[in-house]
This record gives sequence, structure tokens and C-alpha cells, in this order.
Amino acid sequence: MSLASQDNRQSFKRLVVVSNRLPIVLTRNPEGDWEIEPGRGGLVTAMAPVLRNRGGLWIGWPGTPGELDLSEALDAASRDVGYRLRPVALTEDEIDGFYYGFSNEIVWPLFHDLQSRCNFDPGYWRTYCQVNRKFVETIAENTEPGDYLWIHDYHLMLVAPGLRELGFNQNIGFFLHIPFPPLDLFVKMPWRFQLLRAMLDYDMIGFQTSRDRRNFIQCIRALIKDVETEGRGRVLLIKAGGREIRAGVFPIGIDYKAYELTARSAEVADAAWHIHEGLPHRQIILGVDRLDYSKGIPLRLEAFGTALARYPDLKQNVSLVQVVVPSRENIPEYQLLRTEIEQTVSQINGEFTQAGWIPIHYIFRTLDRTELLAHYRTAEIGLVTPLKDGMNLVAKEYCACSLEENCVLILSEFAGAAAQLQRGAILVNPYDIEGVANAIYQAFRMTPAERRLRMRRLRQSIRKQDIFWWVDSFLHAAISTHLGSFPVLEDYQPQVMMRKHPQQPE
Ligand code: GDG
Repeated sequence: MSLASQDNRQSFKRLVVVSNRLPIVLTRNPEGDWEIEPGRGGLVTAMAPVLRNRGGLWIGWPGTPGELDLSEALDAASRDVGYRLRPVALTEDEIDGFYYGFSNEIVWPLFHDLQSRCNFDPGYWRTYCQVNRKFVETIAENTEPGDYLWIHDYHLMLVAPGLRELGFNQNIGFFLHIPFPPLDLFVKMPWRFQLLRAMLDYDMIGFQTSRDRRNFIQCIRALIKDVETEGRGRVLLIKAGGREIRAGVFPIGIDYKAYELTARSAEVADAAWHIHEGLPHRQIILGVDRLDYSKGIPLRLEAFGTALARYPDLKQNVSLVQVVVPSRENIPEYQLLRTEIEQTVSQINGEFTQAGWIPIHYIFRTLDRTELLAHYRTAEIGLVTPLKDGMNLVAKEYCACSLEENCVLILSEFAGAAAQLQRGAILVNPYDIEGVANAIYQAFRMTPAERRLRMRRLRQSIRKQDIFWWVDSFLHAAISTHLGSFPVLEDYQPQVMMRKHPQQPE
């Protein structure tokens, strides 16, 4: 029997997913009533089959501050999606300290190796503990024995110890969507012991890559007494404090088929044609990122400017379309980053623009799904150069939509996706401006035959390890249960199709 399946053969009746945000979009209609639309991110798509009509439950913050009377709207939304939604109400102060503060001014930069951007405000820690406690209470009120709890991401690292304090001895899983930092960075965290011990209260901890798990193991070995690890491969066993914890590597995927099918639609094909018609007789290089310093946008722009200066035949023959999706705008660092990006775009355009040709087309807004997929489908070169990234789904979505396969992916070696995509992508060090400039030129000159060979490899691997593979692998390793094997309720009703809605980037 494999490590993954030892001792965890309990039968689970229901999956409970807990994440910072509920997978919904909340708006007020003109009459002042709340309207809820289901979200459409990758996680929702992946979880839906395990939750829907199986009594599944999703717990999270609804996205708007305060105690709102959402019960009617949530009930309607629950009926729509086929599983229950339970809100955790957060005040403005809690959102400031827990979400903007601890999660995004401490954990996010530190875990992305950007320690100088951390603001280790002790007040943030207190609010983080308080809000994690609120999640624990909502979970305790809404779950029962036989539920499998799957907690997501860095906002909720303290949920397991909170539940254990309440006497909860069920199996709890946790998945970290962002990287886990190396020891010399993690030790800077003022609450390092509390966080590590908290993580060891889960039964299964999932990481995106073996790099992240290696870092985690290095940290617990150095900071926690009497830790032992056993096994190798996708799932390892950790023995600590009289408990056994599994640590697995599960690179998150995308709903490949849905991306490919939608990219094939007439709507996307039309929109893609229009984009290229507006930028004719040239190769389009595409960057799509949330506004975030971890995504390496300013260095990427500089690398593009360097490529134009070094390789004159790129002039008139390429355009960079850089889409930046607004994000975390309440944090001052993010406002400064926006200004820096916009200044760099104007400098490069000011220096290189010629009659009939602008080097960088800059878009600062969220694209709707058709527009996003049309950009993916039409761009000849995908330029994905984060300084560090848990996975980076944009890289995978770009490949899934590159139907003609006459495209090239340039990918940062520090994106989690690099581990999986290194055989097809051109890998770059995003800090090496000249190296990225050379990679842009290499991609520009690459023959159609080589492009096809590489893109085919990329697409095969993304198709194989898609989002359903990801859920299935995690659940199998955690509780020996496969996707879809949670029992369907007897009063099963066929599912209403989800309404179309732009995907929420975060
Ligand atoms: C975190 C980790 C990890 C982007 N622009 C638009 C748009 N998007 C969507 C993309 C993609 C998502 O946002 C971005 O996902 P990423 O993976 O690239 O990055 P994070 O948001 O930082 O996600 C990351 C991920 O969690 C999952 O585990 O891969 O490493 O940081 O799905 O399609 N969607 C729409 N319009 C846009 O303009 N509709």
C-alpha cells in the first residue's frame, strides 16, 4: 500500500471547501437587493463536480464588508450551483488587518522572496488570528462528522489548530497556492513557530512544486523539535509532535478542455481576428497579469525595450500587448507599482514609436472571457516572467488556447509551472534583462516546425494534468477518495447551467 493511502480509509460523506473568498460575485441591483452570480475561477470549476448534488459546502468571505443579510440571495445561489454557500462576515477593520495586512503585506511578499516589501505590523497578526478564529467558528457550526474539510491558501493557515482546540479530530487537508519560501527567508517571519506548528495540525498539506515542499521540510527540520520524514515521490510522511502528516506535491492545472473549446468558438475567433487586424503584419507578444510586483512586469518591459534596441528587425515586426488586471489597490505598494509600469510603458513607447507602429499596447482593466481568450489565441508569443509564482495559470491557459500551435511560450524559471513546462517553453531568469531580451528574439525567429513541436509538448502535459487531475490526486492522496466518489444525494436534481460571468482573477 502506498504512503498516500495508509490509515486514511475512512468514508467521507461530504466535501467542505474553505477559502478566503466565496466563489461568488455580489452586486446590488437598482432596487437595493443583493444579487449573487457564481464565480468562474479554476478552483470553482474543479470543485463543482465533487460538491454539486452531493451536499457539498463552501465557506468563505462573500467579498463585501459587514453583516449583510445575504441569506435569501445565498440560498438562491446555492440552488443555482448545487451546493451550499456559507458566508463568514468580516468588518472593514478585519479585512484591512487580515486580508490587506497580514495576508498581503506579510505572507505574500515573504513567501515570494520579497522580504523588503514586508510590513511586519504586530496588529496584523492579531487580526489574522481573530479572523482565522471566525472561520473556525463558522466551520464548527456548519459541519458534522463524516465531512472532509479542504482548506485553501495562505489566508487560512491557522484554521486547523483552531478546530483541534475545539476537539475536532477529523481529517483536514490544506493546499498552499503560493510558493513556500526557503529557510533563510522564512525565519524572518516574527510568528514563524506559530505558523509552522499550525500547518502541522493539518493531515495533508499540498504544495504546487517539490521546491515548495523541500523548503517547508527544511523549515520544520530547523525550527521544530523531533521531526522525522519518510518516503519519497509525490507524497511524503512527516512525523512530528506525535502526529503523522502527509506533504504532497500537486501542481494545479486548468480546465483544459473548456479553454480549448471556448478558444475554438466563433465568438473568440472573431475577436482574435479583430485584435490582429488592429496590429497587422507583426507578431503579437502577450503579457497578462494581475497588478502585482511578484509578476515582474517592470523588468519584463525593460527586457522588451532592450530587445528593441538590440535587434532592430523587431521594430515594426512585433508589438507587446500587456494586460494588467487591477488588484489590491488599497495597498500603497500596488499604487506605486502601477505608476512605475505606466512610466516605463511611456518611456519605451516615447523612445521607439514610429509612424504606424507603437511597440507596447497597454491595457489596465479586467478583460471579459471572450477578450482574454481571443488575446491568448491570437498572440504568437506568450511572455510570462514572474519573479516567483506558485504556479501561474496564465501560462497554461495561453497554451491551451494556442490552437494553431504556431506559438512560443517564454516562461520564468521561478514560476511553479516551469517544473512541468520546461521541455516546451523557453525558460528565462526574469532578473536577467538581456537574457529575456534574447529569448524574445529567439521566439520571434523560431521556425514554425520548432514552435509546433514545443507547443504540442506543452499542450499535452497541460491536458494530462488538468484541474480535475489535480483535485483527484489531492483527494486520493489525502483520503483515498476519487473525484466524483462522494455520494450523490437521493433527491438529485439535474443541474442548471451556470450563467456566463467574467472570471475573477483573484
Ligand atoms: C494564485 C497564485 C497560482 C487574468 N487576467 C484576466 C483574468 N485572469 C485570470 C487568469 C488566471 C487568473 O486570473 C490568474 O491566475 P495566476 O495563476 O496566473 O495568478 P494568481 O492570481 O496570482 O493566483 C498562482 C494560482 O493562485 C492558482 O493556484 O497559479 O501562482 O499566485 O486564471 O485567467 N481573467 C479575466 N480577465 C482578465 O483580464 N476574465
